[in-house]
Amino acid sequence: MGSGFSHGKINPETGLNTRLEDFVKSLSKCIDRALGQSPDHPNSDPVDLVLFGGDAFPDATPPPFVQDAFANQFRRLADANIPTILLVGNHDLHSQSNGGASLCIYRTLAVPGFIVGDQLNTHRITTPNGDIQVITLPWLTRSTLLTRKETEGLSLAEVNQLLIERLQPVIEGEIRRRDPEIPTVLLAHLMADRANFGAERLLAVGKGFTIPSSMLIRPEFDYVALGHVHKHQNLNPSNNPPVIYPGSIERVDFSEEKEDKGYVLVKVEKSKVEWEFCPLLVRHFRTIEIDVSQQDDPQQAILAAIAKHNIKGAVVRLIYKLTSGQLDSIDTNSLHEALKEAHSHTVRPELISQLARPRLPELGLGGSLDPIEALSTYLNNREDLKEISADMIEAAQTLLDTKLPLI
Ligand SMILES: [Mn+2]
Repeated sequence: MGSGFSHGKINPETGLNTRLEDFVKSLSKCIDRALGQSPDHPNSDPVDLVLFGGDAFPDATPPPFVQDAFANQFRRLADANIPTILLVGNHDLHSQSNGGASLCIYRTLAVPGFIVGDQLNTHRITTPNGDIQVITLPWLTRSTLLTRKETEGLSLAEVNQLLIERLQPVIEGEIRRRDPEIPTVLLAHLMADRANFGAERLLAVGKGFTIPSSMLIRPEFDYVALGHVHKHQNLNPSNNPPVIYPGSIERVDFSEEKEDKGYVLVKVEKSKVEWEFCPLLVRHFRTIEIDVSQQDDPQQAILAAIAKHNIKGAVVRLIYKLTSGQLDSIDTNSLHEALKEAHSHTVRPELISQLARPRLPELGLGGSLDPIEALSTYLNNREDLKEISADMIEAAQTLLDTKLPLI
């Protein structure tokens, strides 16, 4: 919650970004179902336990009105005495401190029945329909299981390998400690090697470790509940146990345009599990892409392309490719007019001639040009950027010198 605001607009009645309202609506539908109050499922009983797989907000310090919108939904579970586990994902972690900064407040306030999963641990939970144990595995950082000294001089891949070697016996320990008489669920926030992923690849680039699916597919687990990847999927073809990413409850950006969104309802018995993906009606994202460079009437061609799509209430992006000679025949106002039924829209013209700009021979192929040298060469060929070229070099140098926090 709190992401993708650029795809929304301010609702004049509430003062809130419509994308926050979309997320709240989706979350409230999940909670309705958990409480047995979903109008779409009138005969559905309340659930015994809610598992949240992590990444509540884009970062660990959400603005109070976003934190509040999330809390308002989850407190409905506390009011109904439904035990809830909030697992800590990478976006819930603060790079400067330990623990899930945005979720730990629930533990601090001792919200009844709420568990914050910020450590690898086993929780035994009593429900009206019997006991269950949940092993929580929050997002791992290199400092979780390794010391700085151990990882000194190692590549990211080597650190990943070392981390997996450390994780294996720790998970083994939790498995041995478990009560074999009651069902066991692993609740983990991680990137698994078999996962197909979308936006989160960009959201967490270079920061993540990948866990082999073989570590998750264990007969001791009755169900494996995963967070992190936004696309719903089952990583275990044999479904024994199911290893499920339910995915996000809303589309975060255009990379999720074609994904179905929803939540997962699970019925767990010892060695017997049934799960169901329950789709949510979420806002559509639509990309309208057209190359009009060969068209005699590019404006008409673009309008025809728009008319072919159902854009009502959707987040729309229009991308059209044209030649510089066609620029004058485009009436941007009428394109905006044609898109006004969309919830929000962006229009991006792309010049074909610009795309085909000849490559600079100095930049060559396969060379090992230093980034600053490459930028200088580029700027030397851009008369139009001359005035700001010195500033750009300086800014680039600052970026290169900045040490990114490793979390
Ligand atoms: Mn994540």
